[in-house]
Formats: sequence, structure tokens, C-alpha cells
Amino acid sequence: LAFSAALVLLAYLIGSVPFAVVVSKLMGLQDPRSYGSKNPGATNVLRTGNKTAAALTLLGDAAKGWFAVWLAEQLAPGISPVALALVALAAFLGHLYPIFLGFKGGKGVATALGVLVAIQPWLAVATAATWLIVAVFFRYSSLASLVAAFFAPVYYVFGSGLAWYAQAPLGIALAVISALLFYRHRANITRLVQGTESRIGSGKKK
Ligand code: NKO
Repeated sequence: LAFSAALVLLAYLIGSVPFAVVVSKLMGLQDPRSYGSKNPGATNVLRTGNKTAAALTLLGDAAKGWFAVWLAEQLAPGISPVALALVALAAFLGHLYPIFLGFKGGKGVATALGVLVAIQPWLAVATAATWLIVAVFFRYSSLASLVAAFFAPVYYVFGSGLAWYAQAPLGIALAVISALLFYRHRANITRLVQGTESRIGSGKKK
């Protein structure tokens, strides 16, 4: 039990690494918490016009979610579903409430994607495809994230078929992650309703 708790703590610390801030600093860009949506995330970094920085942020934030879950599986082969679900949740919460940024982090979209990659690759593909379709049609990153977050647990239950309850801990973790994604996007939801949300590609050009 102490070992599982250590793995959960480790996952939280890995999830806490804020790639939007790290990448921006390394590339000499402004701190993403100072412009646009003020969110330390890939979408907001893209508002600088630097696509490479945005891509690296997305990659880093997703990779840490994947890595935290993968590492726990390596360090504790045969880890229980409950412990693994808590590890996944901890990595996600690290991004939202990072110890390295005074607990003021991002919205968790990329990190949730990384967690999905580690848990069920097909689920990550289906969820990322959902994000992409909404993003291409509506050009709102936040709307795409919300629709993808809504469908991820749905895909999980349907994809697991009649055996979904055997994987209940992960299913519950995904539902909690999805709910927290909505909660973290509440300012975006207000802007979407008011018609003032910024569209992908409307940020300043490089
Ligand atoms: O700055 O408030 P903003 O407009 O930046 O940003 C809103 C945006 C914040 O998220 C990001 C990360 C962008 C990642 C894009 C690719 C993600 C594709 C997969 C979605 C996975 C959803 C996981 C649900 C798990 C339950 O939203």
C-alpha cells in the first residue's frame, strides 16, 4: 500500500511538469500565463503563432500523462486496477494543480490524452479523432476538448462491451477526468455561449 501511494505521488509530480511554461521559456517566448486565455496549454501557446512551440507543448504534456501510467506499470507489474486508476488521476491532477506553479495549472486535455494512450490506445485514437473532427469543423479548441471529454467515457463503456464493470476503476477515473475537464473549461463555456471564444488560427501570426 505504501508503494502504491508512492507511485501515485510520483505520478502527481510527473503530471506537475508544466510543458507550456518550460517550452516557452526554453524557446524565448512569453509566459503563456500572461496572454490569451492565460492557460498554460498547447492551444494558448499556439496564440503566439509559434506552431513548433505549441506542438512541443502538446507532445510534452501528453507524454508525461503516458509516462506516469507506463512507469507505474513497469515499477509495479500486476498493479491493481484501483491503484492504476489513482495513478492516472494523479498525473492528470498534477497538470491541473502543479506543485511547481503554485497549484495553478492547465486544463488537462493533452495530459488526459496521454493517460488514454497508456490505458487503451484505441480509446486514445477514437477520442483524438473526435477532437480533430470538431476542431476542423468549428475551429474552437475548447469545444473540441469538451466534446472529446464527453465521449471518452462513453467510448470506454461501449468499447469494453459487457465486461466494462470489470474495468470499473479506470472507467470511474475517466468519468472524473471528464468532469474535471468540463469544470476547468467553465470560462471557455461562457465564451462559447456568448460567441466570444477565439478560434484556432485567429491568434497573432509569427
Ligand atoms: O487556451 O482556453 P484555451 O482556449 O490547450 O485552451 C482550451 C483547450 C486547452 O487544451 C489544450 C490542449 C490541446 C490538445 C489538443 C489535442 C487533444 C486531442 C485529444 C483530446 C482528449 C480528451 C481526453 C478526455 C479524457 C476523458 O481545450
